[in-house]
Amino acid sequence: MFLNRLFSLALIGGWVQAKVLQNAAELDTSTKFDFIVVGSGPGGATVASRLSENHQFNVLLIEAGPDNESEETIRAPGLFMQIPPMFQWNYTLTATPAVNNRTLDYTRGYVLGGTSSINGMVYSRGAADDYNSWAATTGDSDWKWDALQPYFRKNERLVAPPGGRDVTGEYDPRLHGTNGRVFVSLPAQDATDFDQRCLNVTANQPEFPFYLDMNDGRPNGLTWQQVTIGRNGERSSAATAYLGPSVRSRPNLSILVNTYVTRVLPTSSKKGTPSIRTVEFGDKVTRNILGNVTASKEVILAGGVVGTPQILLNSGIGDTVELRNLGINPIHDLPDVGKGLNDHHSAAAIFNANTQEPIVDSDAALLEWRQNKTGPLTNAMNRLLLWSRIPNNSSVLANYPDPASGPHTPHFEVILVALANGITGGFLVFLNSPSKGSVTLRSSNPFEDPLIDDAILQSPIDVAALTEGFRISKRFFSGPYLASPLFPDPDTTPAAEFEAFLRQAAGTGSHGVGTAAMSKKSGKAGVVDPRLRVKGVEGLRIVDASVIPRVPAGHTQVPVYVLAERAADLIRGSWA
Ligand SMILES: Cc1cc2nc3c(=O)[nH]c(=O)nc-3n(C[C@H](O)[C@H](O)[C@H](O)COP(=O)(O)OP(=O)(O)OC[C@H]3O[C@@H](n4cnc5c(N)ncnc54)[C@H](O)[C@@H]3O)c2cc1C
Ligand SMILES: *[C@@H]1O[C@H](CO)[C@@H](O)[C@H](O)[C@H]1NC(C)=O
Ligand SMILES: *[C@@H]1O[C@H](CO)[C@@H](O)[C@H](O)[C@H]1NC(C)=O
Ligand SMILES: *[C@@H]1O[C@H](CO)[C@@H](O)[C@H](O)[C@H]1NC(C)=O
Ligand SMILES: *[C@@H]1O[C@H](CO)[C@@H](O)[C@H](O)[C@H]1NC(C)=O
Ligand SMILES: *[C@@H]1O[C@H](CO)[C@@H](O)[C@H](O)[C@H]1NC(C)=O
Ligand SMILES: *[C@@H]1O[C@H](CO)[C@@H](O)[C@H](O)[C@H]1NC(C)=O
Ligand SMILES: *[C@@H]1O[C@H](CO)[C@@H](O)[C@H](O)[C@H]1NC(C)=O
Ligand SMILES: *[C@@H]1O[C@H](CO)[C@@H](O)[C@H](O)[C@H]1NC(C)=O
Ligand SMILES: CC(=O)N[C@H]1CO[C@H](CO)[C@@H](O)[C@@H]1O
Repeated sequence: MFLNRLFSLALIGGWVQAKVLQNAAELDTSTKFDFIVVGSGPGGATVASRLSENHQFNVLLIEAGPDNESEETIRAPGLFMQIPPMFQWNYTLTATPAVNNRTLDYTRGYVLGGTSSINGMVYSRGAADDYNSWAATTGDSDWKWDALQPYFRKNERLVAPPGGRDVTGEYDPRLHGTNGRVFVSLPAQDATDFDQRCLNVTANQPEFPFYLDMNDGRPNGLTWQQVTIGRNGERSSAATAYLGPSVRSRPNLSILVNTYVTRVLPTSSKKGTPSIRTVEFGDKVTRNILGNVTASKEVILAGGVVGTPQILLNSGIGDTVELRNLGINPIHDLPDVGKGLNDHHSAAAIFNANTQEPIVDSDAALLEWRQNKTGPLTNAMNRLLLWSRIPNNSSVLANYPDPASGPHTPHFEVILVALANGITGGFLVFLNSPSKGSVTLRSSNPFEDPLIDDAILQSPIDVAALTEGFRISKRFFSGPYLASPLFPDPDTTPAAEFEAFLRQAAGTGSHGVGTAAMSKKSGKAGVVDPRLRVKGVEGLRIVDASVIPRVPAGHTQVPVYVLAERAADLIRGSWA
């Protein structure tokens, strides 16, 4: 390996760096990079990987967190709740009266692969109409669900589950890619007693049909979960899928970890349009700025829904008045930077139930995973998901416009889990809240964590919809199989009392988007144009969850992978 690398370095003149650089001191800032990508989650890793396929492009990828390929809690799917804080940003949300001023964590990955290295691994595309709404918002029909299908396939590699369980009849093979980068599989474990009871509900309650494949763009009913886990029993993340050994060994790609980007800087100005191609970086622990590096073609921000607007605002790109008030010199007025944070709102709908789950011997499970990469630790938390809509005759739909992106877009996801001690239930998620929060700066110090307002329960429909979601969960679980809610009964509790319960119980769905939203090419709204270029400046693009204008009715890693696959083509197209 090392010899190979020396050989290729010698061949190409010695100045191309091609390895994982452990800190900024290892970076030669005089290197000629065509592209500099900031952040290595599903957005940044995908773009850096695809751009460096072209031998003519020399690419630098900068990640604030460490590279921890060997970390077992990241690799073993069943250990994901135990991933240590050193791989996470330690954000807390701004306390708001809407959630009784509770201080809630806002987890994000701080490691190569970004949040895909620490997330729940659900492979969920969202609704077709979510993507169609991107097309409508931007005026670019190539963002439509149908038009993006090739990119879904470029991203996905559906494989047999670890252990090789027969999954026929649990998904629709016609919908899936088998040649892409991210491994996707169905649950490794057979249906448990709890799962079987849930499946039995579909035979008895027409409101909850069995739905073959949750990734057809219009999921409705009970579905088998699909997860980003390989046949090898390990998590498949942006780091493993897009930055694996063969990619890392490319002479045209340098990966710099443990390096915190503070700002992007104007490089020159053409006819008054600032060219933003310089990236300034520092040490997050000592809070010192260490240097800068310039791209000849583009800088691509992929710091995620928090990191990207934070870097833009620190750089003076944002609302001019707000920046001046913080003592930051504005370089370009873009009022929507950091605005529009749109997320899922969630709450636990749990029940006493007479189900018996197998008791897992955690030592034996760990041994089996280490020896054979099979067994309980190859599973995510759950195996089934329920997707549903607010019933047509509900007062919610009479009192508010339908919050979903279309008539076949679900309003709720219920993550069905069997907890310990006969307690089972659902993690209830309202998928289409119109509430918009924000990422703003506390001060002009680029090392300080920003303020994050996730807008949980800030619109009246959030409370009304979640209340309806609890009714749906109750109907699902009070079939002949499972019973007795452990929350106030929404059908008998006065509305104000139920609302008080929700304000104390609701939390974030951890699926934030929208803080640097894409929008029509002309017009002041939004932050990036349909080709993801930051409006009003040159050389700067954004490729991550922050450009997604509204939160999809599904988990968010797949939408980001797909938009990044298309973005790589858009970027290549600009420099062909
Ligand atoms: C607890 C949790 C569970 C989740 N579960 C699922 C799930 O099961 N399925 C699913 O689809 N989605 C899930 N998600 C969401 C999904 O993982 C994210 O939406 C997705 O990873 C976003 O990709 P991204 O590229 O926009 O940002 P990220 O993945 O967050 O990547 C951004 C990267 O940029 C780096 N960065 C940020 N700022 C800087 C800086 N200043 N300098 C240098 N680097 C920087 C970060 O360290 C990070 O590596 C979950 C999220 C959380 C928090
Ligand atoms: C993770 O990376 C950090 C920084 O490179 C290193 O100090 C630490 O030992 C690594 N941990 C593991 C478990 O690999
Ligand atoms: C979060 O806290 C942990 C534990 O204190 C620390 O190791 C880690 O570096 C922190 N993350 C960030 C991004 O500062
Ligand atoms: C939340 O904080 C606000 C402002 O400090 C205060 O007015 C309000 O009473 C608090 N609400 C609750 C429920 O504690
Ligand atoms: C589910 O239904 C099947 C057939 O209707 C029945 O045999 C089985 O016992 C049921 N399972 C549970 C856990 O109720
Ligand atoms: C970039 O770094 C160099 C030193 O490497 C320094 O001379 C220069 O002033 C920096 N540029 C900016 C804009 O900070
Ligand atoms: C691993 O697999 C082998 C071969 O099937 C088996 O003999 C062994 O018991 C397994 N190890 C564990 C810990 O399950
Ligand atoms: C609810 O209304 C929509 C739109 O009018 C319709 O398509 C759908 O079939 C209705 N659903 C049910 C369960 O009646
Ligand atoms: C909605 O329709 C269902 C099924 O027909 C019925 O049971 C329920 O009472 C109705 N709800 C309202 C609010 O009318
Ligand atoms: C821009 C650049 O550095 N290009 C090099 C990428 O690597 C190939 C070999 O794989 C060289 O031929 C290029 O010069």
